Amino acid sequence: MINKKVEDILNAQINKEFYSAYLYLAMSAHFDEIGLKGFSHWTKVQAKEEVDHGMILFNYVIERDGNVDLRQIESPTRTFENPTQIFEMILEHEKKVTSGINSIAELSESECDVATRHFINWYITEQVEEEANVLDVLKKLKMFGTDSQILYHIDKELNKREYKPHCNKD
Ligand code: OFO
Repeated sequence: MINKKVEDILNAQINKEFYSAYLYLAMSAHFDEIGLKGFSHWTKVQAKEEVDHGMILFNYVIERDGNVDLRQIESPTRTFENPTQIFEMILEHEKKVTSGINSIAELSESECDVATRHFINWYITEQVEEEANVLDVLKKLKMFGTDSQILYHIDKELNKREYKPHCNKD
């Protein structure tokens, strides 16, 4: 059984992960509209991973005999400028998500919830990887994003991203 404070922060994180999926889908739709199929694909794959992140938390709350509280998901913006600005937005967003994960680590530690403290380690590692992946694309965009030929190659590269399910439970 998890205590109410830990349950509450985990439910808040479920909402953040599903909001992330919405945000990436909005970006995917935008990239598709402007003809950047690889960017559209990359953000769509990311949206699927975000659903997995939400589902792993969802399953964990149930496993710990807690109550899942599915809160309203905010509408993501549909105002985007260019790929560089969008990847800057992604990096800022992921930093906020990381801070949510860090808060779970801190709270579970102060509440002596060893299982949640252990469980959240996977997310800590995942956030390091996510921020690094985004930064990698952002650096290229900052350097070459205004060169349409190079942008075309970055788009082709991003189209190779494969979706690897994180959550195998139904
Ligand atoms: Fe779930 O990591 Fe991104 O938001």
